[in-house]
Amino acid sequence: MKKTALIFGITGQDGSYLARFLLKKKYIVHGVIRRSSIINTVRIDEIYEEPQYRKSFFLHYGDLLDTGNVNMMINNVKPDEVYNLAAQSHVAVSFQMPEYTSDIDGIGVLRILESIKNFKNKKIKFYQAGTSEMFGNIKKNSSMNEKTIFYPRSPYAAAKVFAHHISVNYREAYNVFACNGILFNHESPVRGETFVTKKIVKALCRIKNGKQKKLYLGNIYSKRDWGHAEDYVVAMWKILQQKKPEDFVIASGKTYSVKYFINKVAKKINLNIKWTGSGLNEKAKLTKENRTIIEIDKRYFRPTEVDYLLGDATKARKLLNWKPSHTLDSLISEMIKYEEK
Ligand code: NAP
Ligand code: F7E
Repeated sequence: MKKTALIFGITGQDGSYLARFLLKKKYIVHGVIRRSSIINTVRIDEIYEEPQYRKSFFLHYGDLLDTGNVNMMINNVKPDEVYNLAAQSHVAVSFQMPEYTSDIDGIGVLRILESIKNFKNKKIKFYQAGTSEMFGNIKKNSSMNEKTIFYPRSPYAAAKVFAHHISVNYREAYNVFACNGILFNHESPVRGETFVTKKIVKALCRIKNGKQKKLYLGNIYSKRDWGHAEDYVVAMWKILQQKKPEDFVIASGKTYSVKYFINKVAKKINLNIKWTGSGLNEKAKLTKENRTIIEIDKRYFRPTEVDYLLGDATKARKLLNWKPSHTLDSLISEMIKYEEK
């Protein structure tokens, strides 16, 4: 018998990769999409149009802010597995919209858990998209695992900490099969355009092709543990295939600064740059033309920053037999290729 999965956040980066992965595994996939005045299904349109998935891929309008709708989704779809990837996922935006972010990223998770708890026909497995942002302020040169204490540094991270703990609580109090994936940054060609990797790759490719003059960035010294979304959705699925519900850190185990990422991209597309100045006056110029193409703009700094993230995915490697197949180098090449299409 085919398994049925329900994905909240199917139109996002991870949702689109997870949907493809589950369909290949012969799942029936239902996804929740939000009503929007312009088409917001670009990442999954190809799947929707694929004739072989006509009887296994279904989309429904919904929103995590609507309790009745969440209940209806669970009751109508009767899924074996629910993946909650829906979120206001931009850390910087969460400082401007803290209440909205908390309602979706925190209380939204509670809405799903309540609905699953009250669904008596079968035991539904639940995956919650946790984040390395929950660790927040951690000592440099150390790595973070499932036992590391959370220290959220944004409304986004604080809401995700609530989501993490409420998922653990429903597991312990009501025996809900709820699992938290604590995922470090993961990117792809379809990453949202305001996240730093996509913003850099897109802008540098456009600058090279004469379509853009400058790129403005914030803190280029923060370090991130970047992986590829395609690898990370495999981990999500593996987490739910375990006999007992548990939480897992998923990470590449390597960390690099934003500036390192910029230099890598520039080198790959043969854009020769040199850095001058420091702080808000730091700039990158095209070596030959002596023309500034990257500047620092204080608008992109956050009230509180997470300076350093490095994940330790030993538990996932051992228990899930998970390891990433992409490297930062191959990820960047794929992102560049996509921009240059
Ligand atoms: P994303 O591209 O921003 O996608 C977020 C998804 O959530 C979109 O489908 C969005 O719909 C949907 N959504 C937003 N508000 C909603 C609401 N009120 N009701 C229902 N759906 C709503 O994020 P992502 O990068 O794929 O990340 C997936 C999940 O993993 C998120 O929960 C994120 O916080 C978490 N996470 C991401 C990373 C990462 O590095 N990518 C790392 C750790 C954790 P629209 O398309 O209509 O906006
Ligand atoms: O920032 C710095 C910024 O927005 C990375 C989300 O998927 O991963 C993501 O959150 C770093 C930060 O990702 C710009 O200050 C510099 O230090 O790409 P980002 P994020 O904040 O790490 C986690 C794991 C999630 O869970 C989130 O959902 O880059 N940075 N200049 C900049 N960042 C942005 N966005 N734009 C800049 O101009």
